Amino acid sequence: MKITDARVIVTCPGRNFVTLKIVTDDGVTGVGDATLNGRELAVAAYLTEHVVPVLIGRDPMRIEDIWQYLYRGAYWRRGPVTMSAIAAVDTALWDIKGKVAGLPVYQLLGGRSREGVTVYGHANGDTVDDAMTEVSRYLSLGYKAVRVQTGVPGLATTYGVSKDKLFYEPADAAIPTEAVWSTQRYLSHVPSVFARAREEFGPSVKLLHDVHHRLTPIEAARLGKALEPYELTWLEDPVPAELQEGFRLIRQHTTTPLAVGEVFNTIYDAQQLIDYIRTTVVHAGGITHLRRIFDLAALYHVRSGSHGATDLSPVCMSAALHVDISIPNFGLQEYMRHTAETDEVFPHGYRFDDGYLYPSEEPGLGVDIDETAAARYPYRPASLPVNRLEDGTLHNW
Ligand code: KDG
Ligand code: MG
Repeated sequence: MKITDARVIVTCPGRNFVTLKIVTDDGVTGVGDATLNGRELAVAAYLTEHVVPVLIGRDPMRIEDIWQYLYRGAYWRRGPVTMSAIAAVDTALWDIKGKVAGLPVYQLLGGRSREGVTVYGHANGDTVDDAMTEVSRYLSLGYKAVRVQTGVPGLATTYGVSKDKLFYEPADAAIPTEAVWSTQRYLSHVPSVFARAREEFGPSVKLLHDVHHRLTPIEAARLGKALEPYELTWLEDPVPAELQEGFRLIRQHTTTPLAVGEVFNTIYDAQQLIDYIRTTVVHAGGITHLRRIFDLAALYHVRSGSHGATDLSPVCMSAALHVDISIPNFGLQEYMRHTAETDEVFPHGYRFDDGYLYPSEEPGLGVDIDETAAARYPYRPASLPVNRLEDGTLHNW
């Protein structure tokens, strides 16, 4: 069996997605997500210029060897662009292998370790009242876990609080918009949000909160401590994660669990001083490398909590669910619904029921790209916003 073609498809059914479709001489095809929010064309060029030419003629069954070839062979290792491109190839090859074997990919990964994949949804609102209404909406849909974000009094906008309730898209303009941030205002507001949520919704719902890397370690420690009475399942990205030493300081002060890693892209970024690791298929080298990261995490009692925002396409979500259902140390999976246009471009077989997602039972990943539909939605430049402090200093350490 040989790879005869590999197409890089860029489409914007509501937001930009980059997809790799690999074709074999047997007529079997596979798809992989390569979307890197705000940097989509960098990955598309990496694939088109440097990866596709070396794939043609290779045996698609040799997933591990092709992964190593792309990773080691480039000389320039790691980084989100490289690892998203490798991820797309790897994901598509697992899809092909599943189809050839006649099995859903999770069966190739060892089979089910659980019945369904527990997901969390995003409740957000400009006010605490609005956010609470959203929490109850998610609970009525069956969600067992909800991330809660609200506007911060005194700040015009807050990252992570979307204008639309069910759909979320932080990349809002071709040239990045600039928002104003105040740590003081934020820290004095957030505990009251979770006091209210616990009071209204009781002890059993899993509550989560994302700090989006806005604090220093000692500020994060203070927030974690203040949130302890409300028993969060996790506090996400409290600080930028490059300085691992910062997490030691946070943990010395609080037992609020920490979730980190949506911006990690290799096992070398993974660390022990957290509770949930948020790497996912598309940004961390595909199924092959993500499994290595999760196996390493398991040695340190760290569970998975994969990123699943809408900038990860249904191809990534399909692949993530095959990993989630099979690994021993699964924790939670983030799940944001895609728009109807996105679902039309990426027909998929995974389904949501009562707070759980279930991977497709079709051979392979159970997802495809409709290239005719994709062609109707041309690429639109869109960037993530940046933050400045009230005095104009560029924020985020
Ligand atoms: O592309 C960036 C988004 O995916 C990110 O802002 C979402 O932080 C995020 C999350 O936890 O979903
Ligand atoms: Mg996040």
